[in-house]
Amino acid sequence: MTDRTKVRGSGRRPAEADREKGETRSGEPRIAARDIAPREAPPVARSDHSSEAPDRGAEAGRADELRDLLAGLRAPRKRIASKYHYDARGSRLFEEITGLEEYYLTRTERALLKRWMPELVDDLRPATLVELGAGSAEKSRIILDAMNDAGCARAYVPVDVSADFLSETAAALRGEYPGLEVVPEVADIAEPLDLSPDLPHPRWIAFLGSTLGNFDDREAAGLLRRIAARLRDGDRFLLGVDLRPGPTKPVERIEAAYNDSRGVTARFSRNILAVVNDTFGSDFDVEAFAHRSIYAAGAGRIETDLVALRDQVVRFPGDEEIRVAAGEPIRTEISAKYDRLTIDALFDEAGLVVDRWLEDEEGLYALVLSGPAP
Ligand code: AVJ
Repeated sequence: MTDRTKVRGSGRRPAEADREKGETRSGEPRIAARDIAPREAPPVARSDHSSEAPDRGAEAGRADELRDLLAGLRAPRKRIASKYHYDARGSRLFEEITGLEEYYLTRTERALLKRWMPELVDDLRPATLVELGAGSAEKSRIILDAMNDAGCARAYVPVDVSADFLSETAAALRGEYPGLEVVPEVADIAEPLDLSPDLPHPRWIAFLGSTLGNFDDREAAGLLRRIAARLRDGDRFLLGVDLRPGPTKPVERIEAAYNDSRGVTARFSRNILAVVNDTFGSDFDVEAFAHRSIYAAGAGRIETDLVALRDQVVRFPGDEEIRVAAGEPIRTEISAKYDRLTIDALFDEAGLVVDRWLEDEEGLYALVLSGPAP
């Protein structure tokens, strides 16, 4: 497939680099992108950094998850945690989304990585790459290739909640990059991140895919603070974010990415109810809900709901019942969008300083390279 990606920019210093742009048009092959929020630990598998007593066991963990889920469904504005999107079918549907014409995020990020990683890596010579929510490491390969070419690659730490996925990825990468130390880390990125002191500096921590957008403001702030606390002088944090509407990015462009014409996103959305049914033994009628994604300009985010098509009663084991009225929404996901100001505010709070802001020419998406505040 031809790569028609055209990008331009310069190696200017941060102040002038603000609106550096590169252009991106489609034509990229489908990318198996995976992200962290997607595959957060399944309800029972969250053990490592849990503050709970270690011997409470899977059953207690499941009971907690059910309690949280029911609390969300009994709240005045019903909600289901977005981590429940990602069983095998949900992960497959998300991968299909990343290849959709309307879903510009994945291919734009990929084009930006291809455009910028060679020179940034050559300049800063990271020895360790830590990728949060590595999944199949599709995006990390672009960075790792650059590290290889620059001759600075020493260690790669894919962090993911899916242990199976992670060991597959690690095995594949060891084959592809002989001499690279691959140190997979099974962890929920919503928890504190433990990095071995042996990992060589400079280290880059990458968090790509605009997955930060799935966290609410408070969670995002906490996550960024924990990342900043891991950075030493010379280390960097690389973040990929989807941008808010602007002169060359109409709001319709964003809404279309979450309301694709083939209905893949709608299937992905409704799948959350099937996962809840499988996980907890409830009886949601998946077909009795419609997918709705709207850009909320004030909050600067896509808000995704499942809207009940009729009155219904959903049963959970233990005689728990949830009533849903016709037209009532259940919030299943938020996808926050950013701009230079919102990123600066978030980073400032977290103790991070933007070093390079790299966006495509249409102003769709940005890579933000930052370091620890002095
Ligand atoms: C993987 C969380 C970045 O919010 O854009 C895609 C997930 N949801 N289409 C996003 C998603 C609907 C995606 N993230």
